[in-house]
Amino acid sequence: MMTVDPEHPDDTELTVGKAKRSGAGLPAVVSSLRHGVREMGVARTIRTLAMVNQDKGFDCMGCAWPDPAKRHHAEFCENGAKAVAEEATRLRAGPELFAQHSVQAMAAQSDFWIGKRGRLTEPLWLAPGATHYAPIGWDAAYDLIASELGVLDSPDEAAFYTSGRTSNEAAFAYQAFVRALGTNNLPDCSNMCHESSGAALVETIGIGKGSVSIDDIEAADLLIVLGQNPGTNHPRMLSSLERAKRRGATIVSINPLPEAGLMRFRNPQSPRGLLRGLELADLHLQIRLNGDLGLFQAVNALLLERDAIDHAFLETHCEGLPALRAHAERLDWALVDRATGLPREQIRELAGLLERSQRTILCWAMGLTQHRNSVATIRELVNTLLLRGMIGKPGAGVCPVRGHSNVQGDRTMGIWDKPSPAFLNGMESALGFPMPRKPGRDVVETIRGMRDGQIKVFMAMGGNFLSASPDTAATGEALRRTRLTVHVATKPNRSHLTCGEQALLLPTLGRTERDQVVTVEDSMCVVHASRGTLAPASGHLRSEVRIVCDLAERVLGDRVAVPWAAWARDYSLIRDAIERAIPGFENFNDRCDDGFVLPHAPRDQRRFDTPSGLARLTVNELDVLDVPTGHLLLQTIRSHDQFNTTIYGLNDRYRGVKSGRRVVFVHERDLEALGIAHGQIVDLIGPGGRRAERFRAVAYDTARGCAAAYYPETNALVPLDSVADVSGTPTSKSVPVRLEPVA
Ligand SMILES: Nc1nc2c(c(=O)[nH]1)N[C@H]1C(S)=C(S)[C@@H](COP(=O)(O)OP(=O)(O)OC[C@H]3O[C@@H](n4cnc5c(=O)[nH]c(N)nc54)[C@H](O)[C@@H]3O)O[C@H]1N2
Ligand SMILES: Nc1nc2c(c(=O)[nH]1)N[C@H]1C(S)=C(S)[C@@H](COP(=O)(O)OP(=O)(O)OC[C@H]3O[C@@H](n4cnc5c(=O)[nH]c(N)nc54)[C@H](O)[C@@H]3O)O[C@H]1N2
Ligand SMILES: [Mo]
Repeated sequence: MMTVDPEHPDDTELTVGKAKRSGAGLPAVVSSLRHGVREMGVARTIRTLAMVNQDKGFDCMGCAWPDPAKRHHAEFCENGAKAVAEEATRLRAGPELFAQHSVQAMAAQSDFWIGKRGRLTEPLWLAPGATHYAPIGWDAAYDLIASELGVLDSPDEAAFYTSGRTSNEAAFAYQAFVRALGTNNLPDCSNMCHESSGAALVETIGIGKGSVSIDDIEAADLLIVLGQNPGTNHPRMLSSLERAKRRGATIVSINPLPEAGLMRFRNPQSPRGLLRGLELADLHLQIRLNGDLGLFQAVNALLLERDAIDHAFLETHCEGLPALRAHAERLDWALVDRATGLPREQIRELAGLLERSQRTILCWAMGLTQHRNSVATIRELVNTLLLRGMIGKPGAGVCPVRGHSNVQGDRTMGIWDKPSPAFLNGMESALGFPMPRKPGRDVVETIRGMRDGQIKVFMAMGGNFLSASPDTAATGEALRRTRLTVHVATKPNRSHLTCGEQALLLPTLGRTERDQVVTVEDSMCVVHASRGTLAPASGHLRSEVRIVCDLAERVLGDRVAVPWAAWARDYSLIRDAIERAIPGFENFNDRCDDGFVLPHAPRDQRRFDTPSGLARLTVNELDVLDVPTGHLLLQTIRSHDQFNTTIYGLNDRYRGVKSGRRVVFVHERDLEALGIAHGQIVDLIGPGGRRAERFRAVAYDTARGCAAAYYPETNALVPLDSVADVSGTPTSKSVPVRLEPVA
């Protein structure tokens, strides 16, 4: 378990002050430079940050928000700068570090300590029974993987995880290798992220991606941002919201927390913004966790009642209106009250804004996707847009805001445990060998498989599977039951210290480092090139593409006719194969420099690739997640100083937290009712007695009955089997907990 971090003994220095209302501003500029200089030094900071998101530079790995066509000279944000500094750091986690500390000793350190060791420099091997990782050559490492895969009874006994930073080229080669091996066991971070969005959108509009561009955001007259904290997680989005607002758009925030930045934004890119700032949200609905399904059902019932619907659009393009109408007429308002905790006037106000809007966009992220009924909730949001005819016209549509910088591209490239038959057919005709058709395992199914002895080899292309997954103890046990765990990574993390019988840690180049050109796809279907410019952190590093191709050659021999070695030498050949396999990539190599937008039938033609060819209005049952008395509903969120499981620092400036992370935010009246004082130390007790220890209770402006604490410290509380219907996403935003005072 998490023990004392020698650099930050416990969280005894933790202080909690007043939460901020406004985001960015001068402190953001200062913070970016401070992190940069600490990790990279002054000259390297200036050189590196100048290349972020520029035409000839690299794509920022901080998030998947698109770049505007006219780029600002500093087209990055405080948190992008931190992500870059984290990778371009001068610190090194070389073999000496692993010789000095046993795996067990390193695992006893905090995530912050582990991550701050710096960049991995050489391939490392933890031999069976060994206590320490030791250097191993690349060839020996490949041989070891090949021999462990070679003795499996079936390729389905291996699973291949991907995080969302992997380039299109590496992702395409990786899934081709895994499918040539004969399995669809390609779990990825999406399973824990926007899987619910993809599932709901494919079912209703026929494609699992957002339908808007950055120009649409700026042209909308109503932007509803729900279940998302852009000030921290997509800071560049605030500049787009600001431009929309200055053109007269109304912005609504639906969130149990009044997140800084979204409430008031001080744009660090303009002197006017820095000084004065702008109130962004015109209306803030402080909804109860998991209340959005009830809210949108109520709004839809009101729109139908007032006949504020787009009849022409509904008749031409949609099916399911009569059933939706009948369901709406039976709406149980008492249930809506309990689900949302919102005054009815606010619900009516939202319906009124929707009724008057000609161009509406809904933006969301993890606050909607990580609940049991997430898919139903997102389907209900789609109902709203369809009723109003808001898909496939300028300034309107769905905008699921992606997390990792290339998570959407990885999916397009086939990193998917349940690929569509169309995708597999395309692969077969492009690469000339048969694709496995049996559905593979997602993240939670992979953990169950390892636990039950059905998955024996686990490989991860980036990410931090252990800390990102639910039920940390169960996931750790599962990983330890495998014969071999392999991680391709830039920096050490807790997953690398939770090993199978033996383990490999293979160091790779990051996005900032010199390699051939690669491509990525942002949250709005724009594909473009990314070029690293920095010297690699070590001479031993190999690119992800090279590692995949080397391995494929070693493992598969000439079982399939893919020119792996040529692919590794020349990534443009991979792009040629992508062009043959996947629609929308015509003339890929010629177009990737300028960038291009992938096709999206509903956006481009109001065409819906559903079985009937019509967009589907859906009927979703409303249920309320009540927690037992004395319990709170906990959401697990990001602080301003982390990227997922990578902890940049121990502050959460916007929420007033300094020098510590073990805090739980609770409404002051709920604290009173529970007899717990502000500042008191409590253990969090989750379902089945799962426990996360020693959190400081903090009185905070959140919806009643709800609590919030940081991920990954709280992942131990999320039961493995508690997943969203349909999408299988862990329910990290609705965990019933009890606060137990620590004596
Ligand atoms: N700096 C930085 N940037 C990042 C990341 C990072 O860790 N750090 N992570 C990246 C990744 S992978 C992702 S997926 C995104 C995540 O981006 P976000 O989704 O913004 O991340 P979270 O911190 O999980 O915040 C969830 C938000 O939803 C709200 N919320 C929770 N439950 C509900 C609910 O039931 N209803 C409503 N209406 N709101 C709710 C929370 O109060 C919070 O504001 O960010 C990406 N960008
Ligand atoms: N409780 C709770 N759990 C959650 C969430 C939550 O909100 N609450 N959010 C979920 C979400 S949205 C997501 S996306 C997942 C994130 O899950 P992951 O994507 O698995 O986790 P990250 O922390 O982003 O992975 C960080 C690691 O990636 C490696 N890395 C960084 N850059 C590169 C690179 O260029 N190449 C390679 N090969 N490796 C690299 C580094 O070793 C680093 O330690 O977590 C999920 N888990
Ligand atoms: Mo994510």
